[in-house]
Amino acid sequence: MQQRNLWTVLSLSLLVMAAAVACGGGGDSGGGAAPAATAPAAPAPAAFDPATAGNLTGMVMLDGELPAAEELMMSSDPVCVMNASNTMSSTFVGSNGHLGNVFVYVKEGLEGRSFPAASGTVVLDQQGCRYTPHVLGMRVGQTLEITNSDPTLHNIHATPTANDEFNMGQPIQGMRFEQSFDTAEVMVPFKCDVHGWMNAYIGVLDHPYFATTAEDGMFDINTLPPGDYVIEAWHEQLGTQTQNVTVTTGQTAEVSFTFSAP
Ligand SMILES: [Cu+2]
Repeated sequence: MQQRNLWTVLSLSLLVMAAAVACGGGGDSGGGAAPAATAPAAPAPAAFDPATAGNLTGMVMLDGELPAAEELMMSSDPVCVMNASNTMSSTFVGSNGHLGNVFVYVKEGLEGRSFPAASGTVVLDQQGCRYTPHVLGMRVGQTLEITNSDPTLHNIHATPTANDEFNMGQPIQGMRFEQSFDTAEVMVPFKCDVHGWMNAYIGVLDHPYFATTAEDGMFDINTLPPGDYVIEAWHEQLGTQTQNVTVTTGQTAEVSFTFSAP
């Protein structure tokens, strides 16, 4: 009997030692907080295999009549009057009930994932005394090159709320400077302090899944990880709408939005 008790004690000791070694291998600050402390470092969800991707396509429609584009009054700067090839507002563009210049992006469903940094530069040009493009998207940390193609002074004034505001003049044609944004923000408004009619909007995201509708209202957001998403469509005057959509491997999900004409 004594031998059996000794054997039991030895077995328990070995079990306790084994358990201690196993715990030590995981994260060694001890106590229940250890797993939580190590969790944020786990990069597992970032490993997205493009072979499992699905796509998203859709359109944005306008219920009702597209408002007539307003003429931008550029008479305060004769250089603008001379150089402008298009003096119509970009707020409402579209055709056949479809709406352009709508920013569409994945609002929810990608949390915890990370994606390769964006390559390439996004360009916001000032040409004919308007920002081109009028609505665009870019990534956090990506380079935004702002250029002045006009022989007149522009003053680029970005008014974000989550990022740092900036306000810089470009008095000479051909000038360019670079900016970037540290935080996701939909949308960052741009204006020109010289020409009150100039405006643009940039959607800044920490993932690559966004698009701007063309005048036919269509958009594509491709190579998404399979999953359930909330998709948001933003228009500068008509506000935002969201839709839920499920993306599955090898399939193209469809989603459409309909805004009411003002
Ligand atoms: Cu300007």
